Formats: sequence, structure tokens, C-alpha cells
Amino acid sequence: MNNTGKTAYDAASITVLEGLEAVRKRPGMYIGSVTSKGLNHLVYEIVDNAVDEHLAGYCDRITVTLEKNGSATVSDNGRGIPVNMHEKGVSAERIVMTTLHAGGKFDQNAYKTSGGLHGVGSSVVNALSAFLDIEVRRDGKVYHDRYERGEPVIPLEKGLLPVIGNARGTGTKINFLPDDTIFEKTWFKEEDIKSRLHETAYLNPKLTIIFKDLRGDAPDEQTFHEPEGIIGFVRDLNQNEEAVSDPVFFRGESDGIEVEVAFQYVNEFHENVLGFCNNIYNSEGGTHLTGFKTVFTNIMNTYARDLGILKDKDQNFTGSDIRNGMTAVISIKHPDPRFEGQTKTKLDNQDAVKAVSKVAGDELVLYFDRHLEELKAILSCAEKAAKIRKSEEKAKTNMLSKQKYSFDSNGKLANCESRDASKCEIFIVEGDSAGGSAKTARDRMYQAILPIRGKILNVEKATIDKVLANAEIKSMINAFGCGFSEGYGNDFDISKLRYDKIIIMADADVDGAHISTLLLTLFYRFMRDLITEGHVYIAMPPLYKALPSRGEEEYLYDDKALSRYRKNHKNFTLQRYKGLGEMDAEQLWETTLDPKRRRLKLVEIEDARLASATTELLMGNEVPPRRDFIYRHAHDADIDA
Ligand code: 0RA
Repeated sequence: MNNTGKTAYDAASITVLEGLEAVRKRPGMYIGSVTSKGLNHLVYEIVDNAVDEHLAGYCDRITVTLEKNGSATVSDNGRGIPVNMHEKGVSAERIVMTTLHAGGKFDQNAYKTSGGLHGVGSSVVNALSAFLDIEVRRDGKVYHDRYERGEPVIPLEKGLLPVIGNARGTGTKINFLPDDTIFEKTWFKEEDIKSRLHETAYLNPKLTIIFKDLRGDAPDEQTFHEPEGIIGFVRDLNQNEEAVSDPVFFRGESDGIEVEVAFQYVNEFHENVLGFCNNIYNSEGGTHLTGFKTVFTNIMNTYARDLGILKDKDQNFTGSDIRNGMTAVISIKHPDPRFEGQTKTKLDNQDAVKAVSKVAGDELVLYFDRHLEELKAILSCAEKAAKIRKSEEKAKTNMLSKQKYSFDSNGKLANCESRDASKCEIFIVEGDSAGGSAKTARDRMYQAILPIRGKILNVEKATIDKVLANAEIKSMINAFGCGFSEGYGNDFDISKLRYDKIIIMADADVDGAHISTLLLTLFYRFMRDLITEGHVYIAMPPLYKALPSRGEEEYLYDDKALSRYRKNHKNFTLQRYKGLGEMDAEQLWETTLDPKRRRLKLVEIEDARLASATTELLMGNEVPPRRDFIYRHAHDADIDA
């Protein structure tokens, strides 16, 4: 190696290239996955950089546009990515966009608290985009740059970016098209993106985020601005529920860590406690939640004894008794966030336990000393929960001792021959007639059929002994082989699962949607790992069969497919399937059972956003949003083949 300046610069640019190649080689390491979740992450990465600008005090408006050509644009009115000459001999913008980990932490001191590990930055988005166009408004000018698959394609003059116009104000606009050789799908899911942007707006009350979706026939535009912050977040999470207490908000600081808490109780048998660190959602919670929960449990037990709700002989309420009905958001700002485990979604800083319990401990006592009625209402939720918990513990011991589950004890189950769980599937089929056809049609080696009749019990409000007395539910627990457990309890053992796929097969009508809802609620409440580990699917039978006057008949699975078909065919008759019962065994095999041809929708709990929305939609009192959930998810069916 010689030591001229030129060689040194080439060497530097080689490391830069290697950096982005690493991202293209192992995208999952940087954005989690290459599924649609990873795809949406590209948008969040740029938005998070713009939010950093907001936190630094320079940006109050971010616009996210899903463009007709499939690309996304994120523009903000921050300072604009610096474009001046960097010591490496090119515009600083090039360094930001092509160097791993340089991104938003270009100037460490500019940000008091940034997303830490999460904000892997604009360079990752650049590496994973077919193209990325960037416009920076700074110093009265608009600068332009462009990359293709992470490589710059615009020749620079003296290392500086071309100026393409004059600008008022400052800011950054980034338009990128995800690389379809990297992502499984390149269709952004607008609902997920909207809910994440809305959440960002709650966490940053002075920020306005505009969302536009120009892809469909009817463009969608929404503005998210939540001046009330996380208390508004809690209020909106609870909007369809019956409130038990007023929303409470407090904030404070301890050891350089800022803490904000909002919570409210509703008349529901579940808790929904969300944790954020530096505006990033922590789906697995972590030390901030530990601090809050511990101090909350202690304080409430103390009050319960002071008020005589707990007598000397009584045991304390458990933490989950006390959080029964609670919706809470805990948001902290930490100067040096650390995360635990592979997914980096669990906060690990021990000092966060102390900071949150200090702030929450002081504020909770101040609040409840002055709000006795609220305190009593909340403690009565805990009493109810404790009562149910005790009766459930009793029912469970009775049940388990009385009943031994055995694999073949189930009359209605038509089991498969193979015992290799990784290859086996079980179809939960609505109705005896569809069940009968399915039994004839199936691949007996690997496909089991369990017909269930009518509507199964709504487990949302039923006590556990009622749930377990239900014959349909018992046969499912029997067949799956893993037991059952409230929430994430210990009596459910996913390793004993006898089938790789549990496939719900119900009609594509409102009743079918209702049955799917009830089943998902059951799984969510008692066999949650089935969902989190990706074993639950919804079968998507076709909606139509088209019979052309000439040529082969064709099954059409949705209305999009129908309009496509209409474009290409003139003379055909259309048969609309009303229910699974209308298909004979052969048709059922061709359309819904055959792994090579059928369509399945994987049921996911992507994160608490979806989980809580799902819980609310699936378990809430209102029927219309539930139906909407099933339909919405039924529409983005994935082809599983
Ligand atoms: C590096 C340094 C500075 C800002 C940014 C990057 C920046 C990145 C993005 C990405 C989207 N919008 C953005 N806005 C800014 C600091 C700028 C300075 O010190 O002037």
C-alpha cells in the first residue's frame, strides 16, 4: 500500500462499500426481517431520524407519502442532512447515507437522547432500496443526490452535491423504492404505518405528522397531532371501553432519566401496559416497566391494608390482580439505552428501574392521597381479579386431576396418520357438512380434521371452569396436546404441539368471521404461544369460480382477482361460493386443502400495537370493529406455497 492521499480515500470508500454490502447480505440483522414488517421498518428508520431532529429542537412537521409507483417519501422541516465537505473529501451527506451507524449520530452531541441501537439509520434504508433520491434544503438552496442499490450515481464536482434550485427554510426529503430482490413483498401496509405514526405523534406532542397514501383509487390523507401526549394515547386506547377511573398523567426526572407515565382503568379483564424508551416501543417491556409495576403493586397493597380492604390474614394482591383493567403508557428518555436479547425490544438499563420507581412512587402517593374514590374503584378491580384468580386456580386443579387427556379419546377428530408434528396440520372446520367433505378430501397422511358445531363459547367474559366445560374447546385442547394457560402461564407447553399448522376454516361471511374471532380469542387467552410462534392460520377459500365459454375454469380468491379476470375474459359465467358446504370434496381439496394451491393467512401478533388493537377488537364489546378486523385481515391474505 502506498501512502498517497488518493489511496487513503479509495481505501476509505472500500470500507464504506463493505458496510452497505453487509446490510444487503444480511438485511435481517439491521431491520429485523425481510417480511412486510421489515419493509415498514424502512419508513420508520427515516421517520425516526426526522424525529431526532424534532427532539433536537429543529423540526415540527414530518410528511410520509406512499407514492403511486410503490416508493415512499419522508420529508421533514429539520436542519437538513449536512451537505458541506466532509474530511473524507466528499459531501457529508454521502457519508451519512453510505456509512453504517453514522446516520443520525453523525454529531453525537446534537442529540440528548436518540434511539440508540434502534436508529440504525438512513444508510440501511439506502442499502436496501432499488433507488433513493434525496433533496436537502439548506442555506437557501436545494441540493440533490441519488443512489441505486446503495451506490451513488451522480458525479460530484469537487466532492459537492449539485444544486437544483432555491429553497425557503430547511429540511430533508427522501424518496426510496424498496429493492424487490431483497424484500419478499414491497407493498407497504398502510394500517401498520399509520398506527406507528399515530403512536409517534402521541409520544411527541409538539410534532405534526402527515400521512398520505396515493396508491389506491381514492387517496388517503391523515394528520396526526396529539398535543395531549401520552394521556391522550391512553384515553384513545380505551375509547371503546367503560372507564373505571380518570386518566392520570405525571412526569418527573431522576438521575438524568426523564420519566412520563399515563394510566387509566377500564372495566375489562386484561392489562395493557406499554413501554417506550426514547420514543421507541419496547414490545418485550423491560426495566422501565419493572420499576413501574413493582412500585405500583407495593403502593396499592399498602393502601389496601390501610383501608381495611385487605385484612391481616389476607395475602397481598398479586401485581396482575392490581393491574386488572389497567391501560398504561410508560415513556422514558435515557441518555444511553441498552437492550436485552436478540430482538432488542426489551430495555435492560438497571438504573431505569430506580428512576421510574422513584418518580412513580412519589407521584402515585401524591395523587391517590387526594383521590380516594379513584383509589377505591381501582382496588375493587383488584379484588375482583383476585377472586377470579382463586376460583380459577381451584377449577384448574380439579380439572387436571379429574381428566387425563389422551390423543385418541376424541370422537370427532379425524386424525392424520403421521406423528411427525412438523409436517402435520389440523383444520378446525365449521359445521358437520363441511367437516364431512373435508374428511373425504384431505391428505390423510398429514391433514387432520376437527369439525366444530355452531358457535363456540365466547371466552372473553366466561370464567375458566365454564370455558373448560365446553365440549368444542375441550376437543381442541385435547387434539393440540399442549394444555392451556391463562396469558403466558406455565401450564401451556408449545413443545408438545402435535401439528405445525392449526388452520381455521370458516365461511367467508359474517358468521364465519364471528367463529374465527371466537377461536382467535380462545387461542389468545389460553394458548397464546400458538399465535406468537406462528402456528395459527385462517384458510381463505375462493369467493368465485369462473367458467369461461372456452378454456379452463378458474377459482378467484378476491375481488381484485375478479376484476383482473374480467379484463382478460369476455364470455364466462361466474359462480359465487356462499359457503364451504357448497363445495364437494374435490373442489374443497383443490381450493382450500391442497398445500400447493390453497391460500392461508398467517395470524400474527406483530407487536403490542397489533396485539392490543387485536385484543380490543376481538375482545371488546362492539361487534362492528371485530368484523372489520377479520375482514381487513382476510383481504391481505398471503399465498402459502
Ligand atoms: C446528520 C447530522 C445532522 C442531521 C441529520 C444527519 C439528519 C438526518 C435526517 C434523516 C432524515 N431527516 C434528517 N434530518 C437530519 C445534524 C445537522 C446539523 O448539525 O446541522
